Amino acid sequence: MKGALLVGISAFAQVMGLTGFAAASSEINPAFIPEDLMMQHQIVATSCAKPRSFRRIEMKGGTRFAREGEVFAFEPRIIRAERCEEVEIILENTDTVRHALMLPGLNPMFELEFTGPGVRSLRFVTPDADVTLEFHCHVPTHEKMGMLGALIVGKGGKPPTLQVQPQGPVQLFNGIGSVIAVDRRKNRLILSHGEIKGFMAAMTEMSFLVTSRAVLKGIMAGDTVRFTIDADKRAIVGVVRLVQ
Ligand SMILES: [Cu+2]
Repeated sequence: MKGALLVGISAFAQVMGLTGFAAASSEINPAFIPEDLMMQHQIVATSCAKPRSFRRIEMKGGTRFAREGEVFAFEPRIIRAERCEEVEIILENTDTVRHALMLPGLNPMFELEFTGPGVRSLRFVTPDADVTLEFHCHVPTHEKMGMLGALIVGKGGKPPTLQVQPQGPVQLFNGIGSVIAVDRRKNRLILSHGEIKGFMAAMTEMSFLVTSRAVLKGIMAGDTVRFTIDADKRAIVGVVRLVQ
């Protein structure tokens, strides 16, 4: 256990070091992006509009719930809810570090993020479908160190592909954030951003695809920007630098 802890801390330190490097440069080596964050944020389930029931789920997260080979974990790791149910998650973070319980498959996405020790709660509504959705801690490296699990909605099952409406109106969402890095080779913008209303909670580090290189013109690390996301393309279609 001690060995795993040391490995975990060293991996964490490495990622923090890489992030520091990325922030210092406007062009970053794509190899230094820890993972394709956007791929982890594919929305697979749209929550139902009128919940039929309510439940409260108590969860804990921290080093003391880790098993052999892990550093942190959530407890319980499997949670259940009914279809179309409003769920209140009461999360106790028993560590002195930040943890971020995230359910990326839900729409709107769910994230409860705070530095412990402490208890916070937040609600979401499940989709009206039998589906199993994964959750994890969104703090870099924590998922690999053991912080992951699953929400079983109804009977559970493979997440359905979100229905695409070809003729539907373009759904655009606006956000404000600061640029951590610009990856012009991969057409990506790595942002720390506030809440993107109706689309995504605030994120300390999020890699977004942009629709074309032109979108990134003149944008540099350290800029404060207003950006527009096309929800269907799941990509940023426009970025404007804000004068500070
Ligand atoms: Cu964590």
